Amino acid sequence: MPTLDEIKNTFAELDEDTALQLVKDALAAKVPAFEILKACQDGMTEVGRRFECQDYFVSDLMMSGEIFKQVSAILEPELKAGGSKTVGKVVFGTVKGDIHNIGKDIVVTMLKSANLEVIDLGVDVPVDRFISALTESGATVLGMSGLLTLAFDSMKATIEALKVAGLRDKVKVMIGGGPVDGNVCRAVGADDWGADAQHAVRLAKAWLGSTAV
Ligand code: B12
Repeated sequence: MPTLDEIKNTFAELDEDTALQLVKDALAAKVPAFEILKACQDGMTEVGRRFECQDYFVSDLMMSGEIFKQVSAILEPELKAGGSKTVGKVVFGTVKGDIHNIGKDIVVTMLKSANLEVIDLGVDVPVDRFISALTESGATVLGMSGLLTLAFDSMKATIEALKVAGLRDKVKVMIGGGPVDGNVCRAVGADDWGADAQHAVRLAKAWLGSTAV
């Protein structure tokens, strides 16, 4: 059985075939899908570190993205949270200026599989688009994803626009994405933040008043 460290390291080396095989082997050996996902995410963090050190280039970031998409496709059926009734609506998107979609897609998949109705606005979503989607759908939860530092400004601008539109008291806001933490959450004025997709499901369900996770 491959160790999580082996998965992480093979991923960081961008050894596509071996990484995908190790993921399949780990699943077959009943390693929880969330742990495998976390190991791949740690591999992504190492890819990011090597990019910062200029050992890797944008083409390597792209390659890591391609491998991660395949890993997600393998893990997705195992990640689904389950549940039986639709408990509410969530508007979700990657904020203006940011086109990273891998983490967002994982979160959206898990929210949907937890029987939440998700209005997925995609990436590089302008402030106005978030506001109009919330107004039109009547959704009471907003999820924003962002991996770039500049994404924080877009998150803050969106939350300011919610206030101007008179929606801030009606809509709970969660944020996430690689660099997001409690400090970012406070700085942009979100209600809470999450480090992974399971956390996003827990927050949305708690806010929407459901007990089924
Ligand atoms: C793959 C990648 C890319 C791919 C993206 C492919 C795609 N289709 O998404 C490509 C090559 C396109 C890319 C482009 C760029 N990238 Co890039 N990229 C990455 C990399 C290596 C991995 C990101 C990723 O997919 N992680 C895996 C997913 C699963 O993790 P995640 O997104 O964090 O999501 C999880 C959680 O955070 C959480 N979550 C996510 N969203 C939400 C939302 C809520 C509400 C909640 C609760 C939870 C939650 O759940 C998810 C699942 O568990 C990161 C490094 C890193 N470690 O983050 C750099 C990184 C984000 N990129 C970076 C940079 C600089 C760029 C570019 C500017 C490079 C360039 N010079 O062009 C461009 C930016 C383009 C743009 N305008 O957005 C920097 C950002 C630095 C910064 N501080 O701003 C990073 C950190 C690399 C680095 N260390 O320098 N990138």
